[in-house]
Amino acid sequence: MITSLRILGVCLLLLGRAALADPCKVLIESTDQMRFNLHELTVPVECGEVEVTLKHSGKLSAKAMGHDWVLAKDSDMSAIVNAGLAAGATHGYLPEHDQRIIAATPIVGGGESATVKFATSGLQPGTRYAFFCTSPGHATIMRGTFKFGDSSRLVRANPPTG
Ligand SMILES: [Cu+2]
Repeated sequence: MITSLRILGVCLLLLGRAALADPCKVLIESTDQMRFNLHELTVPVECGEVEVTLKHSGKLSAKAMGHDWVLAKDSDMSAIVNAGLAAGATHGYLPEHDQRIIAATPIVGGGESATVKFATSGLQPGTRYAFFCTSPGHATIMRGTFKFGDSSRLVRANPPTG
Protein backbone atom coordinates (compact mmCIF):
# COMPACT_ATOMS: atom_id res chain seq x y z
CA MET A 1 0.00 0.00 0.00
CA ILE A 2 2.75 2.39 0.98
CA THR A 3 4.70 1.44 -2.14
CA SER A 4 1.75 2.10 -4.44
CA LEU A 5 1.18 5.45 -2.74
CA ARG A 6 4.82 6.29 -3.32
CA ILE A 7 4.55 5.35 -6.97
CA LEU A 8 1.44 7.50 -7.26
CA GLY A 9 3.32 10.36 -5.63
CA VAL A 10 6.20 10.06 -8.08
CA CYS A 11 3.77 9.96 -11.00
CA LEU A 12 2.04 13.12 -9.78
CA LEU A 13 5.41 14.80 -9.33
CA LEU A 14 6.42 13.89 -12.88
CA LEU A 15 3.10 15.11 -14.23
CA GLY A 16 3.60 18.37 -12.39
CA ARG A 17 7.09 18.79 -13.84
CA ALA A 18 5.86 17.96 -17.33
CA ALA A 19 3.16 20.63 -17.05
CA LEU A 20 5.67 23.20 -15.87
CA ALA A 21 8.10 22.30 -18.62
CA ASP A 22 5.57 22.78 -21.44
CA PRO A 23 7.19 25.59 -23.46
CA CYS A 24 3.80 26.51 -24.96
CA LYS A 25 2.45 27.49 -21.55
CA VAL A 26 3.78 30.63 -19.97
CA LEU A 27 3.28 32.10 -16.53
CA ILE A 28 4.08 35.74 -15.94
CA GLU A 29 3.59 37.61 -12.71
CA SER A 30 2.80 41.25 -12.07
CA THR A 31 3.12 43.21 -8.85
CA ASP A 32 1.93 46.15 -6.75
CA GLN A 33 5.24 47.81 -7.76
CA MET A 34 3.99 48.04 -11.37
CA ARG A 35 6.33 45.38 -12.70
CA PHE A 36 6.28 42.18 -14.70
CA ASN A 37 8.64 39.53 -13.30
CA LEU A 38 9.87 38.73 -16.83
CA HIS A 39 11.25 41.03 -19.51
CA GLU A 40 11.49 38.43 -22.20
CA LEU A 41 9.31 35.52 -23.24
CA THR A 42 10.34 32.95 -25.82
CA VAL A 43 7.96 30.49 -27.40
CA PRO A 44 9.25 27.84 -29.82
CA VAL A 45 7.78 27.65 -33.35
CA GLU A 46 6.58 24.13 -32.55
CA CYS A 47 3.75 25.61 -30.45
CA GLY A 48 0.56 25.71 -32.48
CA GLU A 49 -1.15 27.37 -29.58
CA VAL A 50 0.24 29.41 -26.71
CA GLU A 51 -1.31 29.78 -23.30
CA VAL A 52 -0.28 32.77 -21.21
CA THR A 53 -1.36 33.16 -17.61
CA LEU A 54 -0.98 36.53 -15.99
CA LYS A 55 -0.89 36.41 -12.22
CA HIS A 56 -1.11 39.50 -10.02
CA SER A 57 0.94 38.61 -6.98
CA GLY A 58 0.21 41.90 -5.21
CA LYS A 59 -2.60 43.03 -2.94
CA LEU A 60 -3.85 46.24 -4.56
CA SER A 61 -7.21 46.28 -6.32
CA ALA A 62 -7.63 46.21 -10.09
CA LYS A 63 -8.79 49.82 -9.90
CA ALA A 64 -5.65 50.98 -8.08
CA MET A 65 -3.00 48.74 -9.66
CA GLY A 66 -4.68 46.60 -12.31
CA HIS A 67 -2.59 44.90 -14.98
CA ASP A 68 -3.26 43.17 -18.24
CA TRP A 69 -0.98 41.32 -20.65
CA VAL A 70 -1.22 42.36 -24.27
CA LEU A 71 0.74 40.98 -27.21
CA ALA A 72 1.36 42.85 -30.46
CA LYS A 73 4.07 43.70 -32.94
CA ASP A 74 6.66 45.86 -31.28
CA SER A 75 5.91 48.61 -33.82
CA ASP A 76 2.19 48.63 -32.86
CA MET A 77 2.70 48.92 -29.09
CA SER A 78 2.54 52.72 -28.73
CA ALA A 79 -0.57 53.05 -30.88
CA ILE A 80 -2.36 50.30 -28.95
CA VAL A 81 -1.45 51.84 -25.60
CA ASN A 82 -2.84 55.21 -26.77
CA ALA A 83 -5.98 53.60 -28.16
CA GLY A 84 -6.40 51.75 -24.87
CA LEU A 85 -6.14 54.98 -22.96
CA ALA A 86 -8.85 56.47 -25.17
CA ALA A 87 -11.04 53.36 -24.65
CA GLY A 88 -10.82 53.96 -20.90
CA ALA A 89 -11.43 51.90 -17.78
CA THR A 90 -14.88 50.66 -18.85
CA HIS A 91 -13.22 48.82 -21.74
CA GLY A 92 -10.31 47.60 -19.64
CA TYR A 93 -7.97 50.07 -21.37
CA LEU A 94 -8.14 48.05 -24.56
CA PRO A 95 -9.43 49.25 -27.91
CA GLU A 96 -12.26 47.03 -29.14
CA HIS A 97 -11.83 44.84 -32.24
CA ASP A 98 -8.32 46.09 -32.80
CA GLN A 99 -6.69 43.82 -35.38
CA ARG A 100 -3.23 44.79 -34.17
CA ILE A 101 -3.79 43.03 -30.85
CA ILE A 102 -2.62 39.43 -31.15
CA ALA A 103 -3.68 38.41 -27.65
CA ALA A 104 -4.80 40.09 -24.45
CA THR A 105 -5.94 39.15 -20.98
CA PRO A 106 -8.49 41.16 -19.04
CA ILE A 107 -7.16 43.41 -16.28
CA VAL A 108 -6.49 41.65 -12.99
CA GLY A 109 -6.05 42.98 -9.48
CA GLY A 110 -4.07 41.63 -6.53
CA GLY A 111 -4.48 37.89 -5.97
CA GLU A 112 -6.23 37.39 -9.30
CA SER A 113 -5.05 35.77 -12.48
CA ALA A 114 -6.24 35.51 -16.06
CA THR A 115 -5.32 33.22 -18.92
CA VAL A 116 -5.37 33.82 -22.64
CA LYS A 117 -4.92 31.19 -25.35
CA PHE A 118 -4.03 32.08 -28.88
CA ALA A 119 -2.99 30.37 -32.11
CA THR A 120 0.49 31.06 -33.41
CA SER A 121 -0.61 30.83 -37.07
CA GLY A 122 -0.57 34.63 -37.27
CA LEU A 123 2.93 34.95 -35.81
CA GLN A 124 6.02 35.12 -37.97
CA PRO A 125 9.38 33.85 -36.72
CA GLY A 126 11.88 36.68 -36.73
CA THR A 127 9.33 39.45 -36.27
CA ARG A 128 9.79 41.54 -33.16
CA TYR A 129 6.84 41.27 -30.81
CA ALA A 130 6.22 43.05 -27.55
CA PHE A 131 4.08 42.32 -24.53
CA PHE A 132 2.89 45.13 -22.32
CA CYS A 133 0.28 46.38 -19.87
CA THR A 134 -2.27 48.95 -21.08
CA SER A 135 -3.19 50.41 -17.68
CA PRO A 136 -2.52 54.17 -17.88
CA GLY A 137 1.19 54.90 -17.65
CA HIS A 138 2.19 51.29 -17.06
CA ALA A 139 3.62 50.41 -20.47
CA THR A 140 6.65 52.65 -19.98
CA ILE A 141 7.85 50.11 -17.38
CA MET A 142 5.61 47.10 -17.90
CA ARG A 143 6.84 45.89 -21.25
CA GLY A 144 8.98 43.13 -22.60
CA THR A 145 10.11 41.29 -25.69
CA PHE A 146 8.18 38.34 -27.02
CA LYS A 147 10.18 35.97 -29.19
CA PHE A 148 8.56 33.38 -31.42
CA GLY A 149 10.97 30.81 -32.76
CA ASP A 150 14.63 30.08 -32.45
CA SER A 151 16.10 33.14 -30.74
CA SER A 152 19.40 32.77 -32.60
CA ARG A 153 17.62 33.40 -35.90
CA LEU A 154 15.75 36.50 -34.76
CA VAL A 155 16.67 39.80 -36.35
CA ARG A 156 17.37 42.81 -34.17
CA ALA A 157 15.19 45.35 -35.89
CA ASN A 158 11.82 45.01 -37.52
CA PRO A 159 12.23 45.80 -41.22
CA PRO A 160 9.68 48.24 -42.64
CA THR A 161 6.71 46.38 -44.08
CA GLY A 162 5.68 49.04 -46.59
CU1 LIG B 1 0.08 47.34 -15.34
